[in-house]
Amino acid sequence: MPDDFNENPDPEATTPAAEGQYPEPKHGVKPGHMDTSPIDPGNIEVLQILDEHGQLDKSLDPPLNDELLVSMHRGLVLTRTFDHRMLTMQRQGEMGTFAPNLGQEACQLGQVIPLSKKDWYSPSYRSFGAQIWRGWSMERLLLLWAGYHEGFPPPAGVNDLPFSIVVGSHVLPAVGVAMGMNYKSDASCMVVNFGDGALSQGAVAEALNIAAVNAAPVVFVCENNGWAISTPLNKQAASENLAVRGLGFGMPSIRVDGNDILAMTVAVDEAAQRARGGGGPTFIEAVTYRMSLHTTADDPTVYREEKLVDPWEERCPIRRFETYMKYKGLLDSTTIERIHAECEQEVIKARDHFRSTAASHPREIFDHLFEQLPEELEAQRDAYLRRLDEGGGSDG
Ligand SMILES: Cc1ncc(C[n+]2csc(CCOP(=O)(O)OP(=O)(O)O)c2C)c(N)n1
Ligand SMILES: [Mg+2]
Repeated sequence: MPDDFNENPDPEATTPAAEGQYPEPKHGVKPGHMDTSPIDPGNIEVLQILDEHGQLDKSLDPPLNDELLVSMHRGLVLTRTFDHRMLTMQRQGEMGTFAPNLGQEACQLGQVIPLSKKDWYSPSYRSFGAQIWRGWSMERLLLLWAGYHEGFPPPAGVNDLPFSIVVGSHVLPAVGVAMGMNYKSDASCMVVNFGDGALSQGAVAEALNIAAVNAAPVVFVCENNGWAISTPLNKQAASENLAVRGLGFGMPSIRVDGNDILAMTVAVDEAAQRARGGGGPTFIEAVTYRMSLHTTADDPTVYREEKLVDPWEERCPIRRFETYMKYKGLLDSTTIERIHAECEQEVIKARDHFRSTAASHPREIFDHLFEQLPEELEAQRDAYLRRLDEGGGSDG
């Protein structure tokens, strides 16, 4: 476990709870009548199976089959290779924007590996590694981030919801889908992924509450990557960890090393089984780090010192898992190198396919939001189409 795993990332920061700075009680409540002690973060179970160096806690080694372990490794490498390639493509003007997930690969894959095709997944905008695992082709994801509407709908047969850029807005609808499973007595579950910043949204609090009250089969994966764009965690939450939030709503909550794919897989599997069996929701705080940009429109060097990122290089989820795979005798250095090269080829193939299929349809941009276009937008569309006809753009 990293030494600072349970610490507030800003050692200068103090919390009101730590300083006893609760406001004076009002309305005649006498001091001492109210228990103002913070929820004990020690009540929160912490799970790590592979330590920072990939050393295994043998008592926790999960019984995953060899084939699955090999595909988990490939999934991690493919996610990172795709992330690198998308960044290059964006810088060359081929992508509109996207949200990189360098360093968060284990967190992403671990939250969907235990799911069956019948289960549902509600991703965030940073979850493309999980989406690939769930059955989204890389070509589709490239179309999506390049701004083609063909890329947005989930592929046929994949029980995923589209993500929303409006932070935290997808969590409540995901709970609604899960409550529907209860009404239909359908023993499936929903995993919903959101960030540390999203956890501050009121709608997410409502989602946690209504899920707990209705025993909705949901696994809440709060991906704590330390940042919400430029807002660091200690400006986002005063509690010592985020998992206590789930406890407060009355659901089992756990803090997991999000850079440990085994820990993530085990924690989500247990929570998913509980949900499918009628045991209601679970809150998982997955501790990881956003090593790269928030999105390609962001420049973290203006608000984050590089030295904060360095320790997370050491915690690389892929290297840790490769150490484990070598220990298990499932991969050696030569095979690992070959897998990296194959993933690179696979991503290049997807890029080339995307390049040969992507065609813009500027005449359609008003077509996909409203069944019946409002009057003022009709006027805008007509003016826009006139401009295209006059040579202000091209169709194709
Ligand atoms: C309602 C809303 N407010 C603000 C934004 C701008 N915004 C986009 S992402 C983001 C930060 C979200 O941080 P977090 O939930 O931690 O997820 P992360 O990006 O770290 O994965 C913000 C403030 C938005 N998209 N929607
Ligand atoms: Mg975040």
